[in-house]
Amino acid sequence: MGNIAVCPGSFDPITFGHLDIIKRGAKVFDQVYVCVLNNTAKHPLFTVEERCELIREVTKDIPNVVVESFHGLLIDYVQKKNAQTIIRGLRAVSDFEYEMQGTSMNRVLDENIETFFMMTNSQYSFLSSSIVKEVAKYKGDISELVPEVVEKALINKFN
Ligand code: COD
Repeated sequence: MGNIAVCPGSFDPITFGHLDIIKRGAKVFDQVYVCVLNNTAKHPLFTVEERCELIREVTKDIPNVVVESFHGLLIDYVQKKNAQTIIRGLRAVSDFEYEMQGTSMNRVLDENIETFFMMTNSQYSFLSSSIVKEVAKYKGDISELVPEVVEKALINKFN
């Protein structure tokens, strides 16, 4: 069956920063499940299905990536997929505290699941879905930040 990993997130919407982590993860693991989950601290712009569709579109050329959504705990999804690993991206120090809390919580829920952190590519270290949405809302140029299909979806949302 090989090494199965889950790359979870809100992906509201997917950016080049996310995509970079997914592509690099897909080189390390045999199978990567990209899973759209609910982050209770965030109020999404795109529906879960819209977010999944955008991720599917931009990862369609990576054969070992599967995109799904899940309502519930990340760890339940990871167990359901028989995955051993959670992949997360790290940007600035500010990510660390949040990641430490989430990772520790997941470890309490299942001590056999490991979390792998991948350092952001420096060109995307400032990039987040929130900043992209803010720039798109005020009609700024986001073509360097997200794939074209995502850019179009954002322009549609704000029109
Ligand atoms: N460069 C590199 N990595 C990046 C970049 C970038 N520019 N931007 C984002 N990333 C990484 C993030 O660090 C993260 O690892 C991943 O990409 C996804 O990011 P987001 O912001 O879309 O996703 P989050 O952080 O909102 O996801 C949080 C979850 C939805 C995974 C979390 O809330 C969750 O597990 N929810 C389900 C309920 C649960 O199980 N809760 C308990 C555990 S916290």
